[in-house]
Amino acid sequence: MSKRITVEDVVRILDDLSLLVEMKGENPFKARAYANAARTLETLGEDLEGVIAQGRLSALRGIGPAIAKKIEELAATGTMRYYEDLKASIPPGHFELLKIPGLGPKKIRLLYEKMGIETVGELEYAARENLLLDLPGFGERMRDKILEGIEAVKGYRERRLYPEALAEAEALLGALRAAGLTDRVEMAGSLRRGRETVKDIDLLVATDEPVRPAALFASLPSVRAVTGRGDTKVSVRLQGGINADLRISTPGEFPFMLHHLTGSKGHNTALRGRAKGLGITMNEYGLFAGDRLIPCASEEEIFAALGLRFIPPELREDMGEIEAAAEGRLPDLVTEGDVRGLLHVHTRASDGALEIEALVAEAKRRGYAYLGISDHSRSAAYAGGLDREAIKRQHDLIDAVNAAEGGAFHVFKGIEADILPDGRLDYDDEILAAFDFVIAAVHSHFTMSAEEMTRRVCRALSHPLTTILAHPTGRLLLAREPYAVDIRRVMDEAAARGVVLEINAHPQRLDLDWRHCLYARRRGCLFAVNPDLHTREGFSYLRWGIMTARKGWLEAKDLVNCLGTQELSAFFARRRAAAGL
Ligand code: DGT
Ligand code: CA
Repeated sequence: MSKRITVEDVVRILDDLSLLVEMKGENPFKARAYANAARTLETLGEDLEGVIAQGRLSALRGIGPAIAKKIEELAATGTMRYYEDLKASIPPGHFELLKIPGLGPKKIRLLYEKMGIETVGELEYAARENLLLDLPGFGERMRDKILEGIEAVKGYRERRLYPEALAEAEALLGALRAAGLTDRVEMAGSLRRGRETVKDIDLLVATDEPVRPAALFASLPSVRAVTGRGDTKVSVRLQGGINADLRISTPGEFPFMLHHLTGSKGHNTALRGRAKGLGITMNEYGLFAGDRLIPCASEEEIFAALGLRFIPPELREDMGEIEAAAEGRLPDLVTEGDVRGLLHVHTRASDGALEIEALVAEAKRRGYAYLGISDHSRSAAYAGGLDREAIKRQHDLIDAVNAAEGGAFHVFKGIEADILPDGRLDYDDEILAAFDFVIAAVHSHFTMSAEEMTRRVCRALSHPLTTILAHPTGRLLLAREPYAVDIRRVMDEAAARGVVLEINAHPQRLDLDWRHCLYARRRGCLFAVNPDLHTREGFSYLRWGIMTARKGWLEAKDLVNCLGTQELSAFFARRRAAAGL
C-alpha cells in the first residue's frame, strides 16, 4: 500500500472517526458503524491489501460500501479526506478530552461553549479551581471523577504495554550482545519483573572498559536522542518515544547492581532490612560485613548469603516473598511448558478470524492437547453472537473434528456467555447445558455502581452452569480503568461456587490482575490462563498470561488448563453433574 498504511493504521483511524462523528453530534448509528468496521479489520485473518485488490472489502462484516470506499482511498493515497476534514473541524485538544472517563461529546461541547476549555490542561485547572461547579451536570462528584480521569490519562501517556517495551528492549540487548564489548548484558527493572506496563527500559552491562559500550548504545539507530551521559550511565529516548537507561557496572559488582536495578523498590527496601538484621549492609555495589565485601558471583549467591532461596524476579514486589523464601515456602511457579491446552478461543462463527480446523492445526503445531472453543453468545450482536442454529452447527462440526482426531486431540464445546445487566446469563439453561463449559463475561453496562456490579457478577457466579469468569475486572490497560466492583467479594463467591477465575492473557487485559491472585488462591480458587484469541497471533498471548500468573504466585496445579484432557473433561463433567440440569 502507498505510504505504507498498515491495517493497524486503518483500525486507529476508524476508531478516531467513530469518536469524531460522535463529537460532531451526528447519528450515533454512524459512530457505531465505524467502530464495528474497526473491530472487523482488527481480527481480519488475511492481508488487507489482498482484500482490497480483490474488491472484497465491502463484503466483510460491518463494512458497507461507503466505509469501504473511505478505506480504499486511505490505502491508495495515504490519507482520507473525510477524516482530515473532520479532525480539522474540532479543536485538537477535544480529542484527548474524549479519552477521559465520564466525559462524552455533549459535556465536552458544553465545556467549550461555556468555558472555552479546549485541552486536558485547561480542564484540570478549571476542575482544581472549582470553576466547573456552575455548569449543569458538573457537581462535586463529577469534578472528582474528572480529576481522577485526568490522572489516569496522564499515566497512560507515560507507560507502555509490556510486549511493546519488551520488543524494544530485546532489540537493544541484541545489538549490545552482538557487539561483544561486554561480559554480560541483562534487562532489569519492571521488564525483568514482568510488570504489565513499563515506564522505561533498564539495561545493565558488565565491563571493565565502559567507553565503547556507552558510545555504541548512544549511537544505535533506534535512539532518537541522548538525554543523559555519565561514566556509568547513558540515558536515551528511543524513536518509539520510550526511554531507556543503560547502566554500566564492573563484572564484580554486576550481580549486586542487577539485583538493585531489578527492584522493586519495596522488595529492595525489605531485603536491606533483612540484611541489616543479620549485621550486613547491602547496596547496589555489594554486601558488606563491616568493611569486608561478601563476594557473590550471582543473584543466587546474594540471596544465599542472606539465608534465602532464590526469589524469581516476578515475585519481587514486596508481597511476602522474603518471608516465604526464608521459610522455604516459595511457590513452584507455573511455566508455559506446563500448559496442556487453551480455553477461550473465538472462531469465525462469531468475531474470530480462523475456522476450527485452522485453530486445531495451530494448537497441535504448538504441542497442545486440547482447545476450548468459546464464541460469543447471542446478545453480543456487535460480535456476531451465536443463535441456537449456529450452536448446533458448531457442535456438529466439533463432534466431527473430535471423531477424526480419534483421541489425539480434543476440542471442548464452550461459550462466552454475556452476563446481562441483572446478572442472568444470555441463554436458557437448556442451551447452556449443551456445552462442556461456560465462560461468563461482562461486556456491557460498565458504569453501574460497585454494589450493583458486584451483585450482577455474583449472581452469574451462582449459576450452576457457570464454569469460568472471564476478565474479572474489565480493565483495558492504558485505556480503560476496571469497572467498579468489589473484587474480593467476587473472588469469595467464585471460591464458594467453585467457579474458575480467568487470567485473560491479552496484553491489554492481563485480568485477573496478579495483585489479586494470591488472595483468590488462599480462598481456594482455581484459575485458567486464557488467550481470548481471535487471530493466529493470539496464540502467542499465552506468554503474557503465564507471566501474570507467575506474578500472582500461581503453580501449575492452580490452573485448570494445566490439567490433561481426561482430567479437564472430568472436571467439566463433575460441574455439570453437580448442576443437576
Ligand atoms: P517502571 O520504570 O516505572 O516501569 O518501574 P521500575 O521498577 O523499572 O522502576 P525504575 O525504572 O524507576 O527503577 C528501576 C529499579 O531501580 C527499581 O525497580 C528499583 C531500583 N530503584 C530505583 N529507585 C530506588 C530507590 O529509591 N530505592 C531503592 N531501594 N531502589 C530503587
Ligand atoms: Ca524502569
